[in-house]
Amino acid sequence: MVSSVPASPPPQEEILRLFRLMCEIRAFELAVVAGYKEGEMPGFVHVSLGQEGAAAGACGALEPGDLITSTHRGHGHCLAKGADPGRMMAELHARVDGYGKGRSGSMHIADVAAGVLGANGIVGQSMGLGVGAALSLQVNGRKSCVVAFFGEGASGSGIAHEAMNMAAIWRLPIVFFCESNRYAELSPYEVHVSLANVADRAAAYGFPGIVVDGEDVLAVHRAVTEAAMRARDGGGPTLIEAKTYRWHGHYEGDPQAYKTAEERENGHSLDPIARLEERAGELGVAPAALAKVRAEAEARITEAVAWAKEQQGPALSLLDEDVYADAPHA
Ligand SMILES: Cc1ncc(C[n+]2csc(CCOP(=O)(O)OP(=O)(O)O)c2C)c(N)n1
Ligand SMILES: [Mg+2]
Repeated sequence: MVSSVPASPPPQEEILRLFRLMCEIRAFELAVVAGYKEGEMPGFVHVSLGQEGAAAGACGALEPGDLITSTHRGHGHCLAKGADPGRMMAELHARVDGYGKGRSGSMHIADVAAGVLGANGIVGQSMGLGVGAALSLQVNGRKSCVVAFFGEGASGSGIAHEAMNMAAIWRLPIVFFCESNRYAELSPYEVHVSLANVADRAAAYGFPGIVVDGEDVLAVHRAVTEAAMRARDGGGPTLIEAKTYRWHGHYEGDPQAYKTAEERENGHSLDPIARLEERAGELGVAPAALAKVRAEAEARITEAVAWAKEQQGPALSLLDEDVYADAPHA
């Protein structure tokens, strides 16, 4: 486990930057929950409330040229890697200015320019796509890396093992980042993972496996910074498992009958944002500075939501655009 007490705390700007990312994700997800309840968003949404420390810590450790592959629960990853909250929110509201022109929804957000190679509704595929992207970086001699997000549920899928094996054999520049959030759909961790830690599986492929406290954004950031540096320097893959907690159900509207009443009531006490606020004194950050950043982050998301709602829905003629490849030249 990466210690939550570093030798010396990171610089203040760094702490505030990570705090801002967490607050933007929190505000975005709360707006999604509210909008979904109002019936403003078609399709399914899976929010990452409670998991902000993992997304912000991991993406906050990356450079602009680094890439991510994401999951069905990917809003936080995309935002923290630099996707635009207005365009994301427009996509969720099925507006033409959204990332998929309003046709693809929450699980298919991609922004290649920002290094977001795509959210993904097929569990485990982020790992296979991540390996492909990492191979491309290696073949093209680029000194960047990939972070492939996945959940502990995905860790049991065939592609997870194929991806980690290939990445190990070719020493690819990739960090496999497991958001271990206690549940896969309605099943608790113990029901479908045979080991105490998903990270222990890295031993089977001969690369490091690290468990980190996902509620501690600074510990996540430190672990990913080190793994990303190793990856860019040709040291090969790392598997990082961030232990975190999914506040809400699997999808919005899930009644969560598989949680006890007490868990449904008290689960929110695991809060990476509150955790950082509580440590402000120890880290030498003024609470007023945190409050200012939080207010700015919330205002940015409020503005993004308002902008998104003002945009138009896609014309019917867009329905089959980008669906078929151009016919090959004769
Ligand atoms: C290949 C495939 N199998 C099953 C599903 C249905 N499914 C959607 S999410 C999910 C659970 C994923 O759990 P986990 O990887 O822990 O991610 P979390 O939802 O906790 O973020 C399943 C089984 C799917 N989308 N794709
Ligand atoms: Mg899970």
